[in-house]
Amino acid sequence: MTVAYIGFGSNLGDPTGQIARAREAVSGLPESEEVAFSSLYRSDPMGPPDQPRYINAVMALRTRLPPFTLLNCLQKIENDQGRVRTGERWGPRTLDLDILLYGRACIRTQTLTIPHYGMAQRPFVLYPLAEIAPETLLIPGQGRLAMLLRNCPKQGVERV
Ligand code: A4P
Ligand code: MG
Repeated sequence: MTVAYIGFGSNLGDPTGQIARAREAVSGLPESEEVAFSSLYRSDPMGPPDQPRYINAVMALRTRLPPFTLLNCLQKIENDQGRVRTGERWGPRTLDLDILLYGRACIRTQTLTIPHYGMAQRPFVLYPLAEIAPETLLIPGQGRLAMLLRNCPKQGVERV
């Protein structure tokens, strides 16, 4: 079993309900069990400012699913919950599920990058992660969580 950390994000429709339903779906994946789920956090959008504020959370999932299988499962959950891909970079979405970490894996392919490419600089990822992961957690290629937090101002990210 590997512990993967999954980032949840939503800013369209009913973000809180969306994230609750996605949590059920992810923790129900085969060969997987939820270990922990953070509080919900609200923040201003990164990217185009003319979109609603986001709700974010992070889950620790113990799983036997290989990383690419996990990615496919998460994308199916996004689609099932009405995700429409407009192609606008960082545009609004009903549900975004990102694989932040997969154990100590480093993966760089067209379809999957782990650790998730922006996580080390994003307070709406690091602060919920810190709630459920040890400060000594190693983000491969970036350093330990405690250090990343010290270098990442909270920028208005608030626990809901
Ligand atoms: N992909 C590669 N690596 C991964 C990974 N580790 N996990 C690929 C998940 N997917 C991964 O994703 C595009 C492609 O990334 C996928 O097909 C997959 O093969 P997407 O979900 O379709 O597109 P996206 O999420 O719009 O793109 P992107 O660039 O990943 O956006 P981000 O970085 O996820 O940012 N502001 C706040 N406050 N909170 C947010 O959560 N989120 C975004 C989206 C913008 N602003 C935000 C927030
Ligand atoms: Mg995404």
